[in-house]
Amino acid sequence: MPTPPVPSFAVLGVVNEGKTSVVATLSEDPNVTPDPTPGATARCEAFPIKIDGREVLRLYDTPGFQNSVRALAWFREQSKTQPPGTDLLTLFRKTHAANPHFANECELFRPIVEENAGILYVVDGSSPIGQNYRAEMEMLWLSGRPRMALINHKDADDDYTAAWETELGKFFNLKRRFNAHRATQRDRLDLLRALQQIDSRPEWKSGFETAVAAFEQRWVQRRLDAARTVVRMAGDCLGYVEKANYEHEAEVPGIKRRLEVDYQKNVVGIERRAHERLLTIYAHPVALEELAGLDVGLFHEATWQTLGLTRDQLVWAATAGGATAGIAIDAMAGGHTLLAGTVIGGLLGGAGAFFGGKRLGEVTFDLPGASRLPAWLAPRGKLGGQQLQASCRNVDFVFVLLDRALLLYAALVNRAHARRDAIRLGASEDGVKGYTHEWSREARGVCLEFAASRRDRWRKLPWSRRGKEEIEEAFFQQVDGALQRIGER
Ligand SMILES: Nc1nc2c(ncn2[C@@H]2O[C@H](COP(=O)(O)OP(=O)(O)OP(=O)(O)O)[C@@H](O)[C@H]2O)c(=O)[nH]1
Ligand SMILES: [Mg+2]
Repeated sequence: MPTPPVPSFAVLGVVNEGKTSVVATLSEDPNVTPDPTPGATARCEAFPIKIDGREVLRLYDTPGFQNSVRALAWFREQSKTQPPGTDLLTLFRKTHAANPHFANECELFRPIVEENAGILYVVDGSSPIGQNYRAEMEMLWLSGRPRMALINHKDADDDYTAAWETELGKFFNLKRRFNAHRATQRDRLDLLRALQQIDSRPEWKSGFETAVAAFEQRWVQRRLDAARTVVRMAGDCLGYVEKANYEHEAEVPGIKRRLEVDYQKNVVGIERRAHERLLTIYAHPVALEELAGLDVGLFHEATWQTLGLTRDQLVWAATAGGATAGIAIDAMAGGHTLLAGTVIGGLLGGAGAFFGGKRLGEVTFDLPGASRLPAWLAPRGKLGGQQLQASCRNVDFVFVLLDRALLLYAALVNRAHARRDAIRLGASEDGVKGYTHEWSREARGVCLEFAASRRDRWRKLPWSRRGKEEIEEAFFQQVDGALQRIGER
């Protein structure tokens, strides 16, 4: 009997219980397609679980049992008459190879007999325990092979899990709940560790250790990749400036319209590429268009009304002490100068009234070099040979970008790969809500400082004692911590 190079398990069970779904979630292979039609899987198929291109575990998807009550009768009979140690599964396949009544049983036992695969028996905890299930459980017990039972849960309304746990306990070395549609990354890793316990054959020991280490490493690596992606995206969007030169003042209105369109299109493109990268990191072969929730655009009014900071938090961001206040209020007032901003920033109580509601993702136009001057000194009138720059300097921008990325991350990080329904962002009853408004003042300050450092004209941040790298590192830690908390929810 050839020994498989990696630990391998045949996923067995009644027709339509979720066997293929379990394989899909564990393997993350988009070619594994769960199907509502009973009997959809007709042949055994091997699905390697690959991490960084290396196979660490192998699963066999199998057809459901066809005639388990009659098969059990045969097993019971043989267990009494055959000499001890007889491999009943091998004997069954030899005896019934041409028997159409046991075609499925012969097929589904194949990877166990030929590849020496362990058994992963899947039941649906939302179905009652019928006679055929009892027959399967006893048959697998009589096979004497290493085996573990998984209680999947297809239907949220019915729950026979407690009864299943009692029954499975009689026939299986181990049993555990594993919902093919809801299993988180931790659930998947825990399952892998549990598999190691049921099958202690020495030749698989190092294979299991490699598999567990690879799963753990992938979990962290994906999160770090996601954090880097979000940080880069936020930095690129915040620092993005659309520029155009012009000769005569009469061109300005037309140029502004074009700059605004181009600016928004290009920033949306940066954000979109980052979101696509998040889908790739988590191996979800879904087009971004299919995502419900992010389809409201980055610069759409509704986005800015629901995501980012609350109005009061924005006022705080604008009025907090120190030079940051000047920066923030300046950005918020969109085009006002630092000087004017600082003055407004001093009007603590009045700031809320001044701004009325949340400002939207408006595009601000600058004349390079003019923005540090008081308004009355900024060049006006003749603008010949000038350059106009468009950017979004709303203080909320960084938080809106973060919220959209974090919402997407939350929808992806623990999404089971067996699911084929549309990805939806933000499941709260009253619509999509972001995360950043829940963050501490310190955390929000880190983001503001990062945002300011990325805007061209604040590159040197004369008011900050921290260098660019330090600011970026603090922001990275903030984002990575947020991703970690979301992943553990
Ligand atoms: N809601 C929910 N549906 C599930 C779950 N597991 C499986 N299903 C659905 O149940 C149906 C059957 O799932 P499969 O994974 O194809 O079941 P199977 O045991 O491989 O079925 P056969 O190959 O026909 O024996 C599919 O429509 C799945 O989407 C689950 O945990 N939750
Ligand atoms: Mg199937």
